[in-house]
Amino acid sequence: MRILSAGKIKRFLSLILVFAMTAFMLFGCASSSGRNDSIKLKRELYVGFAQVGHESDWRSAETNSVKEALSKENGITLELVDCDNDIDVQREAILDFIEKGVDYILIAPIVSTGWDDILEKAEDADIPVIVIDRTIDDSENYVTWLGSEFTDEGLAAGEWLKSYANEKGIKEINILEVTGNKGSSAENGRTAGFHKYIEYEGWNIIDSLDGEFTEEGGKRIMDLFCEEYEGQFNVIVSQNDNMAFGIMESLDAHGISYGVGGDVIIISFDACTAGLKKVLDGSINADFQCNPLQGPDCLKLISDLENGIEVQPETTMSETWYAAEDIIPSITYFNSMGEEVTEPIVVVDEKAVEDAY
Ligand code: GZL
Repeated sequence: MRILSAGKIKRFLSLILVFAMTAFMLFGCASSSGRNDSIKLKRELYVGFAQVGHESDWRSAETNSVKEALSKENGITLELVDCDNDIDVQREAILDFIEKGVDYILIAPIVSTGWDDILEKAEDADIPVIVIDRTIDDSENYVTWLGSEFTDEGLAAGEWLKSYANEKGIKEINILEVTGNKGSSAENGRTAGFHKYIEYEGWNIIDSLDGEFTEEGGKRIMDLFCEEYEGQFNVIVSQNDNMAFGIMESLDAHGISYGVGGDVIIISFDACTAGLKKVLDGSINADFQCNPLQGPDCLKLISDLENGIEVQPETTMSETWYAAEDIIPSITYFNSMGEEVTEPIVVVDEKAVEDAY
């Protein structure tokens, strides 16, 4: 029997190691191509997704997350319709999915009411409907909802402002509010939650107008507000980051200072990457995250339904509250379920920006 020299054994082992590493890298690349190896669907699926539109960074992140999860690699043909904030287009898209006989319908509803007739048609066609992001409030004709607790986002923003004003010795709170699309559950919830604090604390809300969640809308409304109310307000509540970007452009044009050390406090929602960059540089004082990365949970829900596993009627995304300054470590408030909760306020650093969506 030939005895291998020590050198030959070493070379043989290093060859094994190289093969092993190459195999791992190839396998690793395959699973990073978006294929979810832990979920194996029993059949190829055809899913119709009626998406709100492309109005914000948040929306793009949600669309990408769903596309990456409900992908060919994971056994799904996804037909995505960008409804461009048009309710009629969204209704038509869903009727078309029903006509085509898709296996599942995914809806991110532009508004929260007026869906019962369409949902009934989907039910008659035996097509399960999964609602994501915003809610449908006037019908139960869908299998499950996955999204954020918008009222809690508004309540958390109110509690943070109360604590912040206290810490800074700000006695008078005079608010201008730029809302998202009126009638969307994101707008309903954030408004309802924050307005609880306006009521409790006796704050003064000077005006509130709909900026439609877009940067253009934020600038348009803020231009109006600056003309009308310059010198009367010290807090702006923007119901998403993209409107906040337009608001800041308008404030700059009107020579009004804002953010940390400025004359006007800016509170925003979404906490997208570009939004957290504005918190990091002190332009936005606080940003309340709304988590758009709903793709993996959508895939899991569909997989469970395919396997006859009962799914929860609601799945709520976990979210983080961010601030520019390290003066409010946490907030304690009663959430929309009436539970007293204490949640950390995370001071934004480079890593928080890197980790954002
Ligand atoms: C919230 C989502 C909202 C975001 C906006 O879940 O519906 O719509 O806050 C987006 O950025 O336009």
